[in-house]
Amino acid sequence: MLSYLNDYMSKQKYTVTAALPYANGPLHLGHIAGVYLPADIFVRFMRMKKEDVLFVCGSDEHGAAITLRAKKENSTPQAIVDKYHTINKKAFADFNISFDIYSRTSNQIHHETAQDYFKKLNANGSFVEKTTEQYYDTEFKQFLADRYITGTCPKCGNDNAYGDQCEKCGSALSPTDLINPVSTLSGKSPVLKETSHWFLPMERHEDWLRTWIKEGVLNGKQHHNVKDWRNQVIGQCMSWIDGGLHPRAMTRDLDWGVKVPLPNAEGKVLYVWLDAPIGYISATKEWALENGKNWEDYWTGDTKLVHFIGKDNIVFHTIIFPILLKEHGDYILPDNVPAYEFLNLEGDKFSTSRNWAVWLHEFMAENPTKTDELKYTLTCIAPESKDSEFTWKEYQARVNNELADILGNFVNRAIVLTDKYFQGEVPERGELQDIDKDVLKELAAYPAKLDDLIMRYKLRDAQTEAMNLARLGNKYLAETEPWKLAKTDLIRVKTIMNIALQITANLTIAFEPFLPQKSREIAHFLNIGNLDWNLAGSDSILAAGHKLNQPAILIEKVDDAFVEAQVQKLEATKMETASSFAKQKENISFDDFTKMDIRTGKILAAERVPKADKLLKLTVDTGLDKRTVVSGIAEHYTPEAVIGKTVAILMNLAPRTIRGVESQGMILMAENGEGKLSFVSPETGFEGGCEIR
Ligand code: B3M
Ligand code: ZN
Repeated sequence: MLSYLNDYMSKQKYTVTAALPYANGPLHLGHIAGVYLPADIFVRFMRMKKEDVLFVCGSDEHGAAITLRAKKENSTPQAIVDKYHTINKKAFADFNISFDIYSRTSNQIHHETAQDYFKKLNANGSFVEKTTEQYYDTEFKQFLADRYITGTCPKCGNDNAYGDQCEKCGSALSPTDLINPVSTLSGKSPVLKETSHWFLPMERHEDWLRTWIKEGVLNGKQHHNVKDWRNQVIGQCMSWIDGGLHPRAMTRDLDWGVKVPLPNAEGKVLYVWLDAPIGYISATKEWALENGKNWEDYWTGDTKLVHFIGKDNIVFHTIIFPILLKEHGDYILPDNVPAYEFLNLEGDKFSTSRNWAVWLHEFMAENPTKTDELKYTLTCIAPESKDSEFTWKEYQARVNNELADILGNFVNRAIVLTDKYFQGEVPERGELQDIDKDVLKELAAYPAKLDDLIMRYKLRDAQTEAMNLARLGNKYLAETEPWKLAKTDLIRVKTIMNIALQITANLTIAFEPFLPQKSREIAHFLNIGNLDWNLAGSDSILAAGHKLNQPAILIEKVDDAFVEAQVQKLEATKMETASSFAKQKENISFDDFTKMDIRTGKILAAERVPKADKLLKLTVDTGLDKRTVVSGIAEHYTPEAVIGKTVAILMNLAPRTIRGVESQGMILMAENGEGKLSFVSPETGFEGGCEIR
């Protein structure tokens, strides 16, 4: 079988989505490696196979992610989403991510679609309306979204946990779990106040979700092949379901978002995780309107829905959105949800706040022709099954040792030698020797391998398979040595070069999903257009006598200076963040100040708090008494190192229980830009009980 035919099959429809990025910041390589690039590769492959595939994405412009950013930048939510939607849309386009549409959830069509969806489900009885108590900021006169409340994590003692999650220990929280909750708006403790919301009773859906996720069976029928779902995805889903699903509020008291389309719902908007996935549907509608298509074809029937996402979005795409789709009744459920783990950068997590990132729009501005070099490297290290790391050294190694030395070198030799011996014309093939037959056999075998890997979302391995084709070509030339034979047996060289050129033509097919730009460049050298997938594996793509173009350099090598400059740029941001001082807080009155009772105290004893990496339990002599204080300094000081130190202690902070230990006061610490802590200690002679004022 020389070609991989699928002409006789009818087209399969696919709706492929990539997570809608929040328009609250630019995109970095972590986002790209673990969502947008793999989705693009999958889609390009489907297009090459002539399947009917729709690729949708857009900006997620609602939720606290946006309003918090607006507050931080001293701006408005609208200005923030306008700014980042524009930056991100352009960065995707420059990086050649081939969305059919890049929409945004602030569009009218989305608001209407989301509202209609909500109304339909509400009429169905899919929600329950409930009144609960939620935190309310009396000064700002508003209910507080989970992200607007910080406090101490009840699990690990981290003082900066959010109302929905502690980022230190990863626990999922609800605002009322926090110890000493504080509103990030006023800085005061919020009060509990009654409010009513529409809840999705997720517990009603446990049974069908379980069989759907574990066995791929839906409504008694095989829905998809569970073997193709990633273990981490199934694992996370099952741990949620086994932990018991609970009602989840689908509305919020906020003034930014899609308004709840019901009477008596003033000041309420749809929960961002209700509205955002519906954004995939609205984007489909928008695309269909612009392209004379029927959008429903892509959300009903035999169409396969595939969601590319990062691992932090798994439950929304495998539990909550499927419930909403099923409740709606008419729509398909995802066929697969390939979720990616996280990418790190030069030994550290990507961090927007610390500016520890390689920003896509910056890379594209500085290296406008290097899209495919970056794509190749990111696919090599894509965090498919575990977290992985990007380093500039690896970028250099992948480009130089693989792209240039294997792919670039082979293509160059095939074309240059043809130019030299046959004036750039594809020579005829003569009788085949065993070595030729073996090579052609391997050539015929790659399409099935590539197809199998991509269909199972193993894109790293698939790209390796494409590179193996170039390796095959190099090995063939190295073994047949046409440059030596040319002196004695030009007839034999014709056959060799013909075969080498057929491999080169196949490389344009094999690399099209991964390196679309380079694939086109190779096709240009060969003086051919885009090739059909059903030619993949063929040994007769190029006819004898076909005239080639002059080759140029396919891949430029990356020099050490480039790597050093990039690393230095990162290091510089580290220094910058370290030296950037927090802004001065708002003025307070003298009265406010005198309310605080700060004294010197001497640490008499110290021990670790069990199962809390950060906490030390200290006994402090305050002059007035000997009291217990729990302090989050265990990562900076050992118990032995603090005994005997004189420190500043805030005496009249309301006592609170952390990890079962009552803490009576707080030790004041200085924190530097790297997050290191130090005691604030007086000179000798001021050991215990001196007031600080
Ligand atoms: N905006 C979260 C994120 O960017 C969210 C994804 C929405 S997908 C419907 O990670
Ligand atoms: Zn925690």
